[in-house]
Amino acid sequence: MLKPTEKIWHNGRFIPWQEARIHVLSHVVSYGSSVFEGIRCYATARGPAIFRLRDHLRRMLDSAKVYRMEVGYSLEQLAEAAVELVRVNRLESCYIRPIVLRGYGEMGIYGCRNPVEVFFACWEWGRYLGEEALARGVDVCVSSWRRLAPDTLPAMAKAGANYMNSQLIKMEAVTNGYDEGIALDAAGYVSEGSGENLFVVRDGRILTPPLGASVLPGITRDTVIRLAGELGIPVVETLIPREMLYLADELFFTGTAAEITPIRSVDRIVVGAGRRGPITEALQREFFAIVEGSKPDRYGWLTPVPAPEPVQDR
Ligand code: PPE
Repeated sequence: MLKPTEKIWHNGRFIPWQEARIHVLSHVVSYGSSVFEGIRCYATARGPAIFRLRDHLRRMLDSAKVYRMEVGYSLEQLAEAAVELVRVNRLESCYIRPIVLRGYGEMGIYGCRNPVEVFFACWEWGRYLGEEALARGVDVCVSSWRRLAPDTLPAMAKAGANYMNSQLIKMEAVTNGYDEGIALDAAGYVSEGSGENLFVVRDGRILTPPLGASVLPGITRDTVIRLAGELGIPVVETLIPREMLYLADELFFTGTAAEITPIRSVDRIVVGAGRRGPITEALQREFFAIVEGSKPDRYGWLTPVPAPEPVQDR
């Protein structure tokens, strides 16, 4: 169960968690008209630090642009909202969920005359695919559902409606006893997980599907591409046939929630040695060293959160 925190940011001010409500006839409820983000804030020795905050907010503004939604706040204003949110809730680490949605007003599909509402919430969120997943890996299947065809729902936008497709993928996987599902794109090439990008390791090289394969342009995906480059491991964005999943030496998911999660089997076929591989482990080590602040933040990826005001005695 979700554990409430104290405050949620709504259109420029903080309101109590319980008061962050919308009307059931808000446009978003019937028509799925929201765009959102998921951002992690990590505990470091110097206090909480938000990982790649501005990159996430840029993607949210991009998503809103695709859907002609006027957010009404600049990237810097949104960044300040996120930092303040973590500060007022007095959290060391958390997951931040900004949501932009079309609110209550008219009914009908059009939506452009409905007010755009902006919310930022946060809560403590542990390991996405289970406590053991990061070390031992997860068991996945290839879904019978395809990812969004490029001329249907835009995959570069992180829109609420996309997640109906993700739910079909995830529900099918869980129903059949898997931890997660991988979807193919409309052409039949490997795309991504229900909420994660995907990487294949074979013969010391890393492959990942290109943006044209209906994947979300993941921030963690970009992070891993850069870290692999530094480690001297070649990365290629290329179309990947399904059977490459079975033939991989290593396979892993990336995502804000999933971080870097190894995959140990696909369709009950063992991947590589059936456990976390050395390249996956090396990338995890680099990733956690940066986000947790034990290595220098050489890319400027961390936004520090100032200490909260001391609690006043009354
Ligand atoms: N693909 C999809 C479809 C996706 O939802 C995510 C994030 C990614 C790739 C990875 O993107 P990034 O987080 O920028 O590296 N999925 C979010 C969903 C979490 C949820 O269940 O809610 C996330 O990881 O925050």
